[in-house]
Amino acid sequence: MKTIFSPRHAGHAGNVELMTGKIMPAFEMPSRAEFIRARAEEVGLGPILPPDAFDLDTARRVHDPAYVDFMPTVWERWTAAGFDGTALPYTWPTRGLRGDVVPDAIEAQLGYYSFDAGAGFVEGTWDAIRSSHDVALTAASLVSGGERAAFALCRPPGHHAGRAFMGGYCYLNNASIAAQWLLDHGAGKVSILDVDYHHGNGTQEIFYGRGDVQVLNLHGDPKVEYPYFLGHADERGEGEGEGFNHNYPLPWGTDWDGWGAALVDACLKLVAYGPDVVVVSLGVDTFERDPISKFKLVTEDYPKIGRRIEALGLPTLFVMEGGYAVEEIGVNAVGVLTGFEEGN
Ligand code: OKP
Ligand code: ZN
Repeated sequence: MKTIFSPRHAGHAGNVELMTGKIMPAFEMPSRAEFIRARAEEVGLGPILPPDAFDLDTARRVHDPAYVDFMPTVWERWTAAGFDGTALPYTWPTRGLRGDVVPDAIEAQLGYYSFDAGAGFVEGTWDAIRSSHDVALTAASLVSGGERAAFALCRPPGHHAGRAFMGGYCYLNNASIAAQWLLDHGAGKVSILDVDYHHGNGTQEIFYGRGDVQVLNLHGDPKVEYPYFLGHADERGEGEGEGFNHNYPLPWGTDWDGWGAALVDACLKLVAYGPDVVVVSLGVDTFERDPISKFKLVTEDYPKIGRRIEALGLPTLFVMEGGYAVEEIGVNAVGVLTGFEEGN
């Protein structure tokens, strides 16, 4: 299958995150994408192609347009205000404060448009976000043009970004924008299967009230795992979306037995829904040696994921999300894709 990749991801570098009481270098770093690209090349997955340029109209259909327009302004306004380092929020409009008045100050607008301090901006961040978006839509256009599958090697990732908020290394929700694009170009229904270790809270929120996108999520139990405030089994969708959201919160220590069983169940739900296209939010932070995660999948498990998804027999768009065991991320992510190709 073809991989879409842009070197412009690399401008998003040297980022930091607030984690358990300390500002630390972010686990989400440029070498992640480079290891995946190198492995795709090494195993001969297929051509590695640059993205085409897309406008942000589709992004404005899944995100609040004001949120989309905010992001390109962040770095310039942050430096104009006399700040340096990483642009990060420090106040959030949580319960008891007013969430209906947008403040003027950049450091406060960052809080208005985020749910944590895990999505900072440096000078090259917006350009990287924009390239990641183009990567996702270029790969989506291949799939809607008849390719059986395509791999969007997105960086930064997207599944924590909601209609009007960033967080958890995510800014534009690449998988959701791609799903919307597929709907706008001939698909009647799309399923998003999110296999990243963390719950894709942004994707869930975006499609929660809609029946044309089914969202299936396998992840660490939010009672004890990031993003903590969404991802429980009783969240099933609402209104038109009632019954089209499925969460599989799994305990720390889950290995292939438990994880693979959840995948089989999710695939049954997917088949029952009958989508025209599958979008896979592909995170490989389920790996046993991932530094921020607590599942126990091993390298040999990743091709099994790909084979299971291939057996659905549907056009499939893989969109890269998380995975922080940098040395092994390439082998594991590309393992899913070669597993898919073997089945195909
Ligand atoms: C992004 B993706 C846990 C710190 C968590 C944010 C994690 C974001 C993961 N101690 N920091 O879903 O892989
Ligand atoms: Zn993750």
